[in-house]
Amino acid sequence: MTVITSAEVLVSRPGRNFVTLRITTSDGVTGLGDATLNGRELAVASYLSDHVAPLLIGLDPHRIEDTWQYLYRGPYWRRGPVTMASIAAVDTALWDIKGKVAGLPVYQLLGGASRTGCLAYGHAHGATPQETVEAAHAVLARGFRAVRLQSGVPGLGDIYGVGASTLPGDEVRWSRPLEEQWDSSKYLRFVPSLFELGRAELGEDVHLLHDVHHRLSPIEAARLAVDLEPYRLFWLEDVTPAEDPAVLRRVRAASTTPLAIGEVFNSVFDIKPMLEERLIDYVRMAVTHGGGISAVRKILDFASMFNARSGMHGPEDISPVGFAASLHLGLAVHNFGIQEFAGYTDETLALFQPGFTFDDGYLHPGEAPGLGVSYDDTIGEAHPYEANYLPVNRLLDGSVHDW
Ligand code: GCO
Ligand code: MG
Repeated sequence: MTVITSAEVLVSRPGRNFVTLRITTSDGVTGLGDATLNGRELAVASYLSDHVAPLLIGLDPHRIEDTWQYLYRGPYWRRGPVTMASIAAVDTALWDIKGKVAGLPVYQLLGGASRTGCLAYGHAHGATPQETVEAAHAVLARGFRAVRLQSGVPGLGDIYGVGASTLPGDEVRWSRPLEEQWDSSKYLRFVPSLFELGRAELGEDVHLLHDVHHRLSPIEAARLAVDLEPYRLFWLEDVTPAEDPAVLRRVRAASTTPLAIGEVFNSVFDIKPMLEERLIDYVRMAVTHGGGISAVRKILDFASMFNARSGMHGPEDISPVGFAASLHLGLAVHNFGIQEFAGYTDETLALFQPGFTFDDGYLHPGEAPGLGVSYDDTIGEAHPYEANYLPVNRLLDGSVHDW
């Protein structure tokens, strides 16, 4: 019988930190999984190497579902971002192996393609609405049909989506988190003008998106959703902190602006009440943080019963391995909606050599067996881990707010 002979945890920083799991079988087949948890990378690396890797040795690599259940139910302590990113990495690596053994891309094992490609959205950001719209023109010129607009807000410095902290491939590092300032009333007054300009300059056909990044109270979120209605957003993301589904009722009742949530969720139980109450339109959970291909497949099937579609998280801090896994899943499920595509630096692409393509606004995972991603050990070793925090937010009175 074929068994798992090794499970290596590879931590590398080609411009930013990535945690990759590589599983090898007794037949010499390897599979990759992504376990990157931005700003908490070593916690997952330890969970995997100290507590999971020893359990995998000797297991049948083809028993993906059984291994998932063993790692989820087995340790008694369930859920949480560290545990679920670790399980996701194992699950993804085993799907990669199964695809390679079958000689098929993973999407074929998931039922085959439901579409010719996955609609992608790109990022445009600037210090002012004018700069953001200019950046959006450049994004659209690269073929995108959908673009997320984030702009600086007068009176606030670097904020989420526009500061140096979120530029792809940035080399900025901190031994403590950078502190940003936030003021919801300044933001609420300002954001409609960004979309007024964006819609006027970019036209009616383009899909426009915006990420609030968990900062508003329920009543503020409802007001923003109403104020943005004239600009017909594809979605408004993470309008409130994600812990309490009940707050979304207020937003939902007030407006027809579509809502997306879930990039920080790690279990079906996080999103279940929002789906059952029809409070959201798009599920942001991605393979890397949602427990793997097996788990997110089930979540999306469940979402389909409530007319919700996928809108998987695709920032620079999900590695090309996790991103490829999301693409295979997105190509296969019927209720795919859109895929975020923040893009990767050349160093990251050199490390992983992903086979996915982007053409005319659509992503495709490629036809290579498995996930279609590799890992270059020499490049990986040349870029060792360095500590790097996400920023934190303080209100103008100095109190800590959601980032
Ligand atoms: C997004 C996200 C990211 C996160 C980042 C945190 O919509 O892409 O909000 O920008 O902030 O992934 O690690
Ligand atoms: Mg987001």
